[in-house]
Amino acid sequence: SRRPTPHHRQFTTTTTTLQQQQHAQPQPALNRLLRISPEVTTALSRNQPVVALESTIYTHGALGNDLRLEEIVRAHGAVPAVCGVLAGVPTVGLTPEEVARMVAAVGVRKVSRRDLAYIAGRGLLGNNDGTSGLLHGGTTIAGTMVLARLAGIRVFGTGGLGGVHRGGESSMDVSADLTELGRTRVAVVSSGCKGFLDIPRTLEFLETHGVMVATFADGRSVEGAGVDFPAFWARESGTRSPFVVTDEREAAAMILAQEQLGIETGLLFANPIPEEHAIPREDMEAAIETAVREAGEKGFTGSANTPYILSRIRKLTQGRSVPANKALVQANVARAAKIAVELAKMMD
Ligand code: PSU
Ligand code: MN
Repeated sequence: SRRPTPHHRQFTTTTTTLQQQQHAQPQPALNRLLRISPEVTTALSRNQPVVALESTIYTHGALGNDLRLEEIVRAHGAVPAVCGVLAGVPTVGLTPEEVARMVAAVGVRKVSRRDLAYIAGRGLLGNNDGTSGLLHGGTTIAGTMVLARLAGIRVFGTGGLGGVHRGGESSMDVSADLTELGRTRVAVVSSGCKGFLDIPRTLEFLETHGVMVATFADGRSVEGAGVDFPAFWARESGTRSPFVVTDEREAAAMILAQEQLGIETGLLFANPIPEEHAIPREDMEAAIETAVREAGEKGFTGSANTPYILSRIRKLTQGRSVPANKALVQANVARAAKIAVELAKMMD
C-alpha cells in the first residue's frame, strides 16, 4: 500500500504554525468559560497525543463504571480528556470522581451544541452549587466535539455516531452529530453509526455536509468491492463505506491534511466492532424494530429518542447488546489513541 510521504520541509513549516497557534493564549472570554484540566493543558502545550472522550455515554448510557476508557487511552501513550459540563462549567478533562458526581446527580442533562449556551449561561449566574443535576451535562458526540475543538484536541474516540433516524425523512430527526461533523474539525472514531438508524440516509447527509468517512479495513480487501460502513453492533450494514483506511498512520495523515488545507470540517473514521463481539444484524433487527416503534407510540422524540431506544434494546436483547457496546467503545478508544500518537509523531 502507498504511504503518504509528504515533503519534509512542508511538515516543518506547518508544524511551526500549528505550534504557534497552540501556544497562543486562548481568548480571555474563552479562558473564563471553558475549564481545561492541568494535565490536558500541559499535554496540549507539549504537543502530546490527547484523546477526547464523551460523557453522555456515562450519564445516559448505563454501561456500568468499568469501561476503563481512560486507562485504555493511557496504555497507548495518550492523555484522556473526558468532556462534559460540571455544575454549569464546560470542562475538558473531567476526573473520574467528577464523572461519578454527574452520573449520580438527578436530572443530569444530555448536552449537544444547542444546549451549551443554556447550561453555561445559567452557570455564569453562579447557580452552580452542584447539588442538583440540572447544571450537570453529559456531552453528546456533537457537544464533545465543540469542547474538544475549543481546547485544541484533534482526535475523539466514542461508541456510535448519531444519524438520520428511521422515518427521518418526515420527522426530520437528524442527529446534531452529523451537522457538527460538517462544521467542526475533530476526527471521530466510532463503530459507524448506531444500528437503529437509517444508514444510507446518514451517509448521504454526511456527504452533503462534506464529511470524509473512512472505514478501517483490518486486512479485508481494499481493492474492488470495498467494505461496509459498520452498524454499531454489526460489522455489516449492507451499505458501502465511501472510503477505506488501512491503518492509524494513514488516518493521522488524513487529519493532518485536513488541517494543512485549513478545512474546518470534521472527519469520521469507522471502526467495525471486533468480530468476536459482533451481533449479526438479523439478530438485532427484531429488537430494533420494536424499540423504534415503541419510541414513536410513547412519544420519545427529540433528544429523548436515542437514550430510550438504546435502553429498550438492552432490555429486549436481555442485556446481550451491552457487552458488545462496551467492547466496541473500548476498541474505538484504543484506535483513537493510536491515531493521536501517530499524529503527534507527524507534527514533531
Ligand atoms: N450512548 C448512549 N446514549 C446516548 C448516546 C450514546 O448510551 O444517548 C448519545 C451519543 O452521545 C450520541 C447521541 O452523540 O446519543 C446522539 O443523540 P441524538 O440522536 O439525540 O443526536
Ligand atoms: Mn434527534
